[in-house]
Amino acid sequence: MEKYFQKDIECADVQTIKGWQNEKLLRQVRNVWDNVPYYRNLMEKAGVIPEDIKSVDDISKLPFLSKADLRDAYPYGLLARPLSECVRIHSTSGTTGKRVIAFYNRHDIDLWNDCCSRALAAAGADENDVCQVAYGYGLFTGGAGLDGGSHKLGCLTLPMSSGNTERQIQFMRDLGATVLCCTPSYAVYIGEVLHEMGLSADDIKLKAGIFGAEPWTEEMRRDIEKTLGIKAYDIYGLTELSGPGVAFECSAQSGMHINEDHFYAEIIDPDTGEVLPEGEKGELVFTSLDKEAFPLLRYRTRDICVLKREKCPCGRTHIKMCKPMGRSDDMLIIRGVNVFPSQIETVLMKMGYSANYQIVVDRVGATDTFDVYVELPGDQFSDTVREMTEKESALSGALKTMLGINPKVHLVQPKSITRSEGKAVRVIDKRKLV
Ligand code: DLL
Repeated sequence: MEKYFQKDIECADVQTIKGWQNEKLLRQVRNVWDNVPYYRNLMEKAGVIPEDIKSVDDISKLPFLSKADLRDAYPYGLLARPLSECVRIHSTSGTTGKRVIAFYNRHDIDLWNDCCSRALAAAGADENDVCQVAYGYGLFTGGAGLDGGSHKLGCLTLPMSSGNTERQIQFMRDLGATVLCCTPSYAVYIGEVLHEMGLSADDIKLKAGIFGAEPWTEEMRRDIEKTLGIKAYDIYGLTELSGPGVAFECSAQSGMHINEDHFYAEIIDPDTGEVLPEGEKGELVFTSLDKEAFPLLRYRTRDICVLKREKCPCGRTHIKMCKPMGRSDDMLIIRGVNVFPSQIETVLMKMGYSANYQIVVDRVGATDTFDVYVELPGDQFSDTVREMTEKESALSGALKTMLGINPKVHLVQPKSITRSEGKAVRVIDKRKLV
């Protein structure tokens, strides 16, 4: 039977949801106008005042916020509440420039926990479950987010953080963990270590996994589900908006319900900023309707996505987003061709390879080089050069069919690509360093 955390909200009719959104948006615009000079300034430049916004239908009058604004306003410039009211920060893992910091007051943590509790309930969890949180704890939002949701739902929470994989498996077995929360690449790795320890899905009690924070394919989902003997659910979020739980998958596993009572979603054309109709592919933009300390209006996520509202067998009515299909900023352009790492992953998984791969792009003279390193499963590694070369060219051919350009494929020894306990590093683009 389908489980919910806040059924009245999660299954409310669309008109009711719209009503909440209209009311909350007006309040939020006023809050930001009164308390965030940085955004008030942007509104003034765009010639908009709070009275111009009468409902969500007017939202496109408001200016966008981007990561560049967050860096500009670093650290306190977008705060809408006094620091004395804030109780937490989290931060992105950005490696260049200033990090992005998000602030929370008690109310914001509370609503974030609700979002994560909804995600856990949608994956079938309740107070009888043992929830192993193997997302990183600390500045990253993954650990704290799912921990808070698990706690609020009443699960026994194992705050493992990521890493020390054998110990993860030991706790998983000793305490009978039933739900695992981590990045999908770490779930794959946990599966590998389980196998190395001579164990299988029959030796653990997991029934569900909540995996997100990075792109992963349907093929990877099937692989994880088989190896760990679970149903694998996607979860989406970003630090700027609070963290995981902005959207989550239900039993239908066909897109993630956006917590629309808290986050208003739009799809825009990333080049023109124009709002696109439902069903069209573009950049996802969010407005936080309820957050008090760090409310963002029309924040450009850079995630490329499609929104669809449809009757869902789970009973939830909130609009769904598809898996992010790449990013408008880190999409690779190789020899003039747009390449998304997820396309490469799809081909690898279809051809029986694992998700342990790395894409290396470089430039020699005026030409881009494009190399894909792929680990061979242990039982397929061969000593004969001819066999290996044949496999490499078959894979290269399949990638060419998908992408339109030919990468140089290198099949490498099992375990030679560095494993990830958090988000996997799939792409090394050396061109940017020049
Ligand atoms: O990754 C929050 C999170 C933690 C989500 C745990 C889910 C689970 P950031 O580090 O700020 O926050 O990264 C946000 O990660 O804009 C997407 O590009 C990507 N991302 C997040 N979830 C997914 C997902 C967390 N399910 C950025 N599928 C986002 C694909 C995802 N990409």
